[in-house]
Amino acid sequence: MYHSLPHYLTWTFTSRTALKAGVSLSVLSTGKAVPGLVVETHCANSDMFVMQDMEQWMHKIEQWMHNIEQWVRQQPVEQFYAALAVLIVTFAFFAVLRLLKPAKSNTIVLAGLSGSGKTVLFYQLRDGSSQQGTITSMEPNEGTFMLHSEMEKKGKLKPINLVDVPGHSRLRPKLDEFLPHAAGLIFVVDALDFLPNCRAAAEYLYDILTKASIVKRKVPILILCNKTDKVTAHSKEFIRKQLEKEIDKLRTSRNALSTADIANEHTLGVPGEPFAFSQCRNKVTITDASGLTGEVSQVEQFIREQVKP
Ligand SMILES: Nc1nc2c(ncn2[C@@H]2O[C@H](COP(=O)(O)OP(=O)(O)O)[C@@H](O)[C@H]2O)c(=O)[nH]1
Ligand SMILES: [Mg+2]
Repeated sequence: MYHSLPHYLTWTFTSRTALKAGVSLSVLSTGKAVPGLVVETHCANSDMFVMQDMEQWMHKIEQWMHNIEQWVRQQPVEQFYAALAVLIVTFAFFAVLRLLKPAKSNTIVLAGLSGSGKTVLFYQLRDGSSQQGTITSMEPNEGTFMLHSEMEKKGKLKPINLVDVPGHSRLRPKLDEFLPHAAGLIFVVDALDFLPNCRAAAEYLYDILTKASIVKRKVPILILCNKTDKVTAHSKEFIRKQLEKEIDKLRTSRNALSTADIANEHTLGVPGEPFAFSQCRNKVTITDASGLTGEVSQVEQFIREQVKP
């Protein structure tokens, strides 16, 4: 059916036609019907209004584009080269900055006295089994691998660089090679044979806690009370208290040393207060585990907190 165009439809129809034909809208916006124009009116009225809106917008956009084009044509070419150069330099600056930013370390250091169970723990974390009868290592045991427990996990996980530093006092300076880029340190304590070794363990831990490479970078430390598969093993709370007590004593005696000897060290705890691990600038946590039987979930959790995927 064909009808004469109703008043409000005329505008829509004519404006669309005008857009195509390049006729100025101002002529048509009078709202007067163009004589003799007919149109199919089977469209719903709401559709017509939407079209009307869209066409208004299209027209506006076209005008903006045209204005921009005009403006661009008026600008000298040099200005564009200058703008392009600024863009490229900015992009290059951020790219270099990104390259120079040191990658987050994935090194976790295992430290502790000889016999505390570091090597067994190393293999437990890597292979999911302890290598029985390990010979006393004289060199740090180092490896980059995915934690055994994460082998099945899908998605991208970052491999861990685990270093097992022998606890023998002559080999301890080796620790300084790894600490500057350690993401975390696990201090293994023998919870079974703890009391006879308490003083020695506290001394070693004191040395670590006062190292500039630990304090300045706030390297998180996990004190691992190992061998808790045995019923006679001491509790982690007992071990924490004993170590704090021993470190408190060491603090007094070591502070009496000449300042030259402790030039590279940082003082520990709060003066006038008994020492507690909570006073350390870096985070010190304590947990129990058994490297031999594979109860190492807390250790794995600590590692993953420091080495994010
Ligand atoms: N019961 C028990 N024994 C352990 C555990 N971890 C290590 N050991 C034993 O402790 C001894 C020393 O272990 P090792 O890993 O060589 O200690 P490292 O000197 O710190 O490397 C070995 O005889 C291990 O079998 C544990 O979780 N439970
Ligand atoms: Mg070992």
